[in-house]
Amino acid sequence: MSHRRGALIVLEGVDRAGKTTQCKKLVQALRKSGRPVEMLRFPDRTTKIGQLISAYLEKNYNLEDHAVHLLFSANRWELEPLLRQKLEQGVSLVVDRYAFSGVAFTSAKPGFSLEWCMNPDVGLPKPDLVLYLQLSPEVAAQRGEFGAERYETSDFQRTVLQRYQHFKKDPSLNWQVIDAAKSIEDVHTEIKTHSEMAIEAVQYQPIAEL
Ligand code: DGP
Ligand code: NA
Ligand code: NA
Repeated sequence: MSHRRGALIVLEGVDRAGKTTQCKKLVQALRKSGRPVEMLRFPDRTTKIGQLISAYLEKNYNLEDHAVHLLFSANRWELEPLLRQKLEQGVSLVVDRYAFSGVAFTSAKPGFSLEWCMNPDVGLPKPDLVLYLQLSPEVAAQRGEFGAERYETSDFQRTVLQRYQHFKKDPSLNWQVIDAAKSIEDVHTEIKTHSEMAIEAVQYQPIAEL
């Protein structure tokens, strides 16, 4: 590739870790320094599939666990052409959750292996950097009550936290653990540094696949 591509930067972590706040601050900071960047989030609740997922999360609609897992993955795949297009155009993407949420949340349910959970997302663009906002269940609880959506209970979140630990072991995933108990500004500074380094490092590399 002779022209520069954008970097795929993903923020992951349990609910209340501050992912959405940090995604927005990161996009603002990167824009300020003149870098083309856009924010995305998964699930993207605006599509037809996303509306089904949203109804499921709001407990207005029940879906079988395997079926909803495949819908979350389909929601990522329906945005895949856009992701690839943006990256190739040189736009970096800051993404609030990705396939790792799929694996961590579904495998937190009984009877789901990590392998089965990962399979539907195999072939998606691979993140150049995953910023894992690590937060203990105790500190998460101090940040206030959980919302009313499905999965938002401390027991389930504890299991999700355990499932996320699996990714730390794989060096090829470009997984960076960030201490999300620090102040918003300290976390921001840290993830901005990692992101700027990733954007520089990958600009002439091909887009990899999960
Ligand atoms: P939010 O990030 O606040 O829009 O919440 C989305 C919820 O859905 C959150 O509890 C994490 C969960 N989630 C995200 N992606 C997946 C996925 O691929 N599979 C499953 N089972 N849950 C997911
Ligand atoms: Na949520
Ligand atoms: Na969020």
